[in-house]
Amino acid sequence: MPRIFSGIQPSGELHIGNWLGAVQNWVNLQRSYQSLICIVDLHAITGKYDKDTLPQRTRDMAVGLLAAGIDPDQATLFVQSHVPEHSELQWLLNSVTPLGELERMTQFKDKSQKFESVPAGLLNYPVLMAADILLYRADLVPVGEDQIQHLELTREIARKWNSEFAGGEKFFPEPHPILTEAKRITGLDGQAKMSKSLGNTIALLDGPEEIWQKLRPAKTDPARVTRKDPGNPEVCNIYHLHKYFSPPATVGAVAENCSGAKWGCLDCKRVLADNMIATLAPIRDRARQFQEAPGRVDQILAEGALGASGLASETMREVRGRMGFLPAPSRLPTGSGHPG
Ligand code: AQP
Repeated sequence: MPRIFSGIQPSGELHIGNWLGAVQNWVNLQRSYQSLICIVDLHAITGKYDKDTLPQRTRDMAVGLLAAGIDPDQATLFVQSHVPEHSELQWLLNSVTPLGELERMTQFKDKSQKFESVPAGLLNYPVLMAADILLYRADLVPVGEDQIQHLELTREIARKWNSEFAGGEKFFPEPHPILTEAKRITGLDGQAKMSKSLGNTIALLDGPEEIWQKLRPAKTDPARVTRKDPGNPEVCNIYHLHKYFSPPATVGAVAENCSGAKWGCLDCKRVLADNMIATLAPIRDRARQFQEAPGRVDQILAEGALGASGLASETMREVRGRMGFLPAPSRLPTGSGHPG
């Protein structure tokens, strides 16, 4: 069975951009692929973060993913920091990663502008992502469009490592992306990518009132000033969101009533809110069940970490050997970050 790896940062609430761009795909693919789904908490410390809320955000992310349909009987769901080999492989991959490539990453350029003193972790983020994927020798990575550049770098790192340490043998497969139709959902500001850190999201577990309160002020066609102005649905983010939450007949009606100035933007948003609330209701219900059983969530994550660790320690034994490290004395525990 081909292997899939993908990850999500517990840097805020799981939102509909994450869901449409990636998580739905993970749920659909878990039946046909060996799937590893990782809550990448080590990535979440590359920016400013709150250590006191990180454990809860990590658990909440697990709840969201399980509620969205990640099935622990089909996929391995685990927390990145529970498998120390991720950090170890990242360090080793630094030896074949060109600094210039890291500096030209779009996400680094964007996010580094927010810092007076840029943390090195932000620069090294893509090396950790390469380690995440290559540790499991994954073939495919279902992601949103924003991660494509990082994935290209992962392929380059795999190529360089294979050439340097595996005599050209494809020890690390060069992983390919899988994108959904919703590969870049725009935020409610109508401009930037919907992002946890930008506050322009609708959370997957938001209730009816929260959804409406967020949709109501959301940006629409900027040229439509009054209700009488005909709108252009193609430049309206609300219209695009309808495509993912409303039936095709409604999407057609939205386009017609907007361009014919028959509906105001609030009318259109109300219909979207109702359809979104109905689509997300079963996910919220399932989330409630997991929230009421935190022990069950911890157990799923523990089993996931065990399964992932087995694969990770196998890869690292090979990697350490091929990179020329002196095997560790046998009395030291292996597979827990010690070169051996
Ligand atoms: N707006 C989006 N549209 C489509 N896909 C998206 N993804 C994220 N935002 C969108 C995809 O969701 C997966 C998990 O993302 P992540 O949390 O690990 O990283 P991210 O892309 O940086 O997500 P955010 O929400 O923007 O978080 P912050 O603000 O913390 O950086 C990835 O596959 C991503 O492509």
